[in-house]
Amino acid sequence: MWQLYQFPLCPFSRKVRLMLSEKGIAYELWRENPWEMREAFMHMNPAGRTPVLHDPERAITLIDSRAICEYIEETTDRVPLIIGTASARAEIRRLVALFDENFFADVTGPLLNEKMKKRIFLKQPPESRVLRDAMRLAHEHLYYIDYLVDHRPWLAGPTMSMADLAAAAQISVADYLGGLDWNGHDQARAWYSVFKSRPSFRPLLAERMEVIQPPIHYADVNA
Ligand SMILES: N[C@@H](CCC(=O)N[C@@H](CS)C(=O)NCC(=O)O)C(=O)O
Repeated sequence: MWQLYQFPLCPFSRKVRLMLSEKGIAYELWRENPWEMREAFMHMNPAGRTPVLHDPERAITLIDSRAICEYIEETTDRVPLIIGTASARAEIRRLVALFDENFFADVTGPLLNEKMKKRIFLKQPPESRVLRDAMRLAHEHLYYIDYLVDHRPWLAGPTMSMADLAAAAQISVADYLGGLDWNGHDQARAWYSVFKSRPSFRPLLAERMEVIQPPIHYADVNA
């Protein structure tokens, strides 16, 4: 069976978990704190980052969430998530990159650094300026989701795609860390609450990262 090396608030691991669940692929969770740089993990992935998807029976090790998701997509017929014409598939990949790179750099990454890494690992207080900037940029990203949802049923087009999974994974971590103010983002909120109700999402919402508690609305599917 697949083993996914991850920690609960890793947005890239969350994207892979959503992908595996949507496709009905069984996997085990293996807890990995990349900041501890465990020797056996560094041996498996010299970049020292989660997620890593490993199948010991077939001796397959997959590294990098996008490479992992593309592998799953290419090797499974069920529930295609990179779909449509070449242009439609390019649009899906553009949005995956936007959330993996820009949203992470602007919002999820700084929140994780200030609220998780500094608290658990570095034992330092968060910097309020960095948190304010991340929340301001989160608004810009939520406005863009509002715009997309105004024009399309799902972020990249008429059906759910990998773009929705990538966005929901980043947003769920930012929301857990109290970095999102949903006021004025009714369209984005409606799109996200549909996601929150999906069976693939429920285990993520139920999970907690030790010592860090999410806001009350985080796991509420009606919020
Ligand atoms: N592009 C990579 C990014 C993975 C990544 O940045 N993972 C973070 C956790 S969310 C990590 O392991 N950081 C540890 C480090 O960079 O040392 C992917 O999509 O898998």
